[in-house]
Amino acid sequence: MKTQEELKRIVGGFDIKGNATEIRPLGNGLINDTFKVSADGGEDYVLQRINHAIFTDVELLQSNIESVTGHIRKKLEAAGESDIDRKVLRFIPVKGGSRTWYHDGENYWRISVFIPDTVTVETVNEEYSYCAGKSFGRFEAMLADIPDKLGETIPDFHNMELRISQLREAVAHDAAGRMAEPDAKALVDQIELYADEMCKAERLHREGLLPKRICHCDTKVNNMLFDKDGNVLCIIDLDTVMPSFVFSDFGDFLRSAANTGAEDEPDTDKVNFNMNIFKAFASGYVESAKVFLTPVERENLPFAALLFPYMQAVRFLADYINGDVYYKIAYPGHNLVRTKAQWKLFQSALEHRQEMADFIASL
Ligand code: GN1
Ligand code: MG
Repeated sequence: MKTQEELKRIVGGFDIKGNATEIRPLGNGLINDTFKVSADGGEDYVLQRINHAIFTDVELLQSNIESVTGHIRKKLEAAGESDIDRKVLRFIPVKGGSRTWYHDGENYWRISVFIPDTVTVETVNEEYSYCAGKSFGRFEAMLADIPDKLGETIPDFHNMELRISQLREAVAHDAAGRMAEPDAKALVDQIELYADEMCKAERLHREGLLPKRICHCDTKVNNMLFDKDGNVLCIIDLDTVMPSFVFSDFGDFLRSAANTGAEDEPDTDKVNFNMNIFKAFASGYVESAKVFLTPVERENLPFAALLFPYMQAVRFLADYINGDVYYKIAYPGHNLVRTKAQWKLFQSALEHRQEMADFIASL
């Protein structure tokens, strides 16, 4: 870990107002390291160490983010919105340059302006979910006409066929010897039963029936800044903004929001799929996304709600079998606990499949 002095030196490489006075860890992402930087120049900042093992092309990553934030900023200006600096992230260039990232010889870093008086939460009520649905529909609508071509910062990030093949490779290599554990083996077997069905989106895409649009691809609840009234002010964690199916944002939000337990809840009895949250979110989302959603996209929204707990179970399990090389873990076996929780959520969502379909049809 870096010392305060080292972190301050890194911050000093960016064109911030004033100087950093204090730097503290912030948030609980599983990929990057995030810090809150207090400064004496009138605004505070968020410093992030970019996980370069996962985001190997930092230049592409930051170029995507600059395109997206720039485009949203223009849209908000054109719509005559107030308080724009609270509604879209602003990244700070390095001193004497235009790059928004800095390499210290070992790590890549970036800084954005901290947006005060906002909250991040791990759980949301129905009212917040409805607002979040509206915001995401709007986020996707705003990005529909972005002129820059965005690259995939993690190629095939939400490609279910790829995720299944990665799990199969992990099983075949069994790098950490964990396939000898009955729990791991049983989960792999259960996952395989649904593999074909869950790869439906890739098939629809190949048949020309499902477009890719610019999506956020990591819409879990804690990647949003809410204001006190439950409005999503601003969407954060933009590393994975890239072309994907609309299922990504719809499904991943519900994966966290409609879960009655934590993503890594050890007591799976506490994990259930909350239909009231589904209904609230779906109502908001369809309201603002109906302008661009095709019938195929719309009727498969319940599929999206199943796909994401499933995909996350596959990813956590593959990482467990690989020996915990991707997600940060807090204790041995964490990725297996996460897998079981996501698997339970998937089971619970499956029970509500028809109810979800009926509700979407009623909107
Ligand atoms: C990661 O960085 P964070 O924690 O917001 C992951 C997501 C997973 C999520 C599971 C780049 O997101 O895809 O859904 O963990 N991001 C990446 O909590 O893999
Ligand atoms: Mg995050």
